[in-house]
Amino acid sequence: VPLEETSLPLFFGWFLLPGIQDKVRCTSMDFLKTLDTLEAFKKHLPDFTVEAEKEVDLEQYFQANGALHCTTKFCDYGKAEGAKEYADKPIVKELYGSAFELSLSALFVTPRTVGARVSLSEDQLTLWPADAEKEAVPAAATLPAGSRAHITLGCAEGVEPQQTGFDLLEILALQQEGQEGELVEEMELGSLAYYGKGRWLLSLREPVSAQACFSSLYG
Ligand code: ACK
Repeated sequence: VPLEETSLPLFFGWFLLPGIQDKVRCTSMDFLKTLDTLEAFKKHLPDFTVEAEKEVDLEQYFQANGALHCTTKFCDYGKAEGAKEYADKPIVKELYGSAFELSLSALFVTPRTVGARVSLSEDQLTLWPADAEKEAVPAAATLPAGSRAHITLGCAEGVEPQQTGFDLLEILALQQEGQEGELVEEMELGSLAYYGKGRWLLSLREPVSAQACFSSLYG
């Protein structure tokens, strides 16, 4: 492999600082612990898992993977479309290594992934690739830039982490079509809504502010 190709990272993104990683993981654990005990969750369990189980332990169901981050551009060491163009952007070079405050506005759970929605500020959107939503799912093409921004908190067995962004976009596309989701419960953390097919969204009452560094991972 030529050196120019290996000099690009696996991906660029915001990496949460260690202290806030622990806090976000704890919040996510608390949510999962509560969710799988709710009557509403049990009622919709057949939508969640095809297995004929009566209960599911969500903390066991999802596997956490690596440092918490919000991907901006997946580069695949230069093999992904637009990777070099992104890495060469002046704003990417300028802000590389800078600190940011990410705002985590919601948590979501599907049969495939658990994640946090990241609501990007205008400054943060300058680092967001223009085609991130379009290339993901066709239904997301008309969603605002930054809609895909998320932190993967866990994946079900055999599920790739990029699925988390697709799952978020699916829920946001439903909202855009006017489906508000079925309001299920006011929880301590916020209001919980159900979007069918095992998709749950908790809109946080107080967004979690997370310190993060814009950087890249070579992996
Ligand atoms: O959870 P994520 O955002 O989903 O973080 C990981 C990271 O890159 C390293 O695998 C994300 N990722 C993987 N493949 C893609 C892709 N094709 N498009 C966008 N993000 C991707 C994955």
